[in-house]
Amino acid sequence: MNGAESLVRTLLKGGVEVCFANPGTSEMHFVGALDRVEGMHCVLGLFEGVCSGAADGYYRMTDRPACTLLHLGPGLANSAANLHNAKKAGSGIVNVVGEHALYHIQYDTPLTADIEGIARPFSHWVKTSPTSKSVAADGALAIQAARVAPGQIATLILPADTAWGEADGVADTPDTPPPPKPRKEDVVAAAKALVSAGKSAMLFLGGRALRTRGLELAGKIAAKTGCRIQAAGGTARIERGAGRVATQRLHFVVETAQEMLKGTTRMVLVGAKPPAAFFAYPGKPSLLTPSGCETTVLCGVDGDPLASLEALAAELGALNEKPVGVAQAGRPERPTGKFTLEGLGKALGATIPEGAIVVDESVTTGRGFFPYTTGAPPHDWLNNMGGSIGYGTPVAVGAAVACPNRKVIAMIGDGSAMYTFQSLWTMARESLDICVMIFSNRSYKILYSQLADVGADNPGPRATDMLTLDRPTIDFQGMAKSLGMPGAQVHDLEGLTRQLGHAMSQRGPYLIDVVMG
Ligand SMILES: Cc1ncc(C[n+]2csc(CCOP(=O)(O)OP(=O)(O)O)c2C)c(N)n1
Repeated sequence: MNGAESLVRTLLKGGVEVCFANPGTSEMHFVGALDRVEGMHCVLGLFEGVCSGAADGYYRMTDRPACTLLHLGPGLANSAANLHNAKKAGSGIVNVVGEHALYHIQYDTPLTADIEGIARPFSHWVKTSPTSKSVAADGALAIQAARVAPGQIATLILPADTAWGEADGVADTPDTPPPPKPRKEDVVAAAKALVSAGKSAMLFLGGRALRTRGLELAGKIAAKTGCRIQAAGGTARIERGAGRVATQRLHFVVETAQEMLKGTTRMVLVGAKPPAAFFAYPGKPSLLTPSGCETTVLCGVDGDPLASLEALAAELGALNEKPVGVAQAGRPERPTGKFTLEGLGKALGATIPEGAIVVDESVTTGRGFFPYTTGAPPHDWLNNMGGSIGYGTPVAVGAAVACPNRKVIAMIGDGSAMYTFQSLWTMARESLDICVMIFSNRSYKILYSQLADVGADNPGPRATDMLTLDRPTIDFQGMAKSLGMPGAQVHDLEGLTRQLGHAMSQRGPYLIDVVMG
């Protein structure tokens, strides 16, 4: 067995069963091993950012790491933006990055680069495996690192001679230490904060606190103490819909976020950082908690939000309470007429099927969609936590690979869509059950308000030219077709609901270009 095969077998033994790959010469032994080893589901992405985003989506839906296979420094660098998003989302990923044979590096040939240097800012764990006999054990350590709560990026660099040289065998993955248990004094402090402030207290939730059980516990705690429940702005995955405790994400716009937090005198953080503005703006605060509000950390982002909420509910005697805020089943009427943001939200709410996974990169268009989908059948909602656009269609690929029996709906702004559009080819090739909705407003609309917010008002034609996508217009339907994905353009809400109805009633990839601009 060579080193590459020992690694593939170690990955499989350690529960890493999916590889999102874009290989080159230095990864050929890993590729060759795929035919000798049963069980690794290998998916080709036509850009490394598709691979890293797909691994992120896979982790969000399974809580298990996938691996990527990337080609030396440049391949890793191409994957970096979506690795950044995955890192912020707390997703575990094992990156396998090819490298020149160690004796070859001295000749500084074209692809030679400081791979560890590229990896470090986007990884929690980085190692170049020195020999073919160490690759399996290092692979096992990478899996162990990727599983550290809530999930970490582990980057294993594989010099070519370690892949083709003789291996010792397959390694067992050591157990990953569990996240820290909630500390009694933190639980007592959080309980005191909630009881003392009653209706002006807030549970501020992130990470796995936003899964069904976490929200149910929050609803019980709210029933007992009267506190409000608020989700963070960036959320990796919210389980929502009818029968689940409903929550709102903190708004992107500073003033709206401040309005949502207004009146809070005690805030208890569970799996979330303190609320902060996305950017600094002249004259506006960075930290969004109202002045005078006291913050108590029950559980940080690397803690155990579910165990923490269980402990808090027990401390408050709330475990048998009936949770408040449970969403009642109900859908909006199918909307008609010209596109409005409200109408688009209703079109989604009217058609979203049970078990859907919504990947939201709709930027300005979908910000207000939550109220129209609160009573829809149970579904998951995934948002970008790293702010680097181009995350949506790759994450949809990973979510669909993870959950082949669920419909994935990717809502993507036209600007964002153009970063990683080649992911539609992977959707078509793998027959993934994904409906991609592009919101073609023919602009980087968000940046108009950002210009004003940072004080760079009154854009002239040259500034405006940096924000518009209408010269030339982009034919998303035609592009999708060329990548093997059928679809349609829609120009009004009747057309949209008809197309959504069609997309939901069939299986497989489908594109809807919502022409708004
Ligand atoms: C990698 C990266 N490059 C640039 C940006 C800056 N940026 C933020 S939103 C945006 C435009 C988004 O346009 P679109 O997806 O069409 O949504 P809209 O604003 O029109 O709602 C840009 C360029 C970013 N966030 N990430």
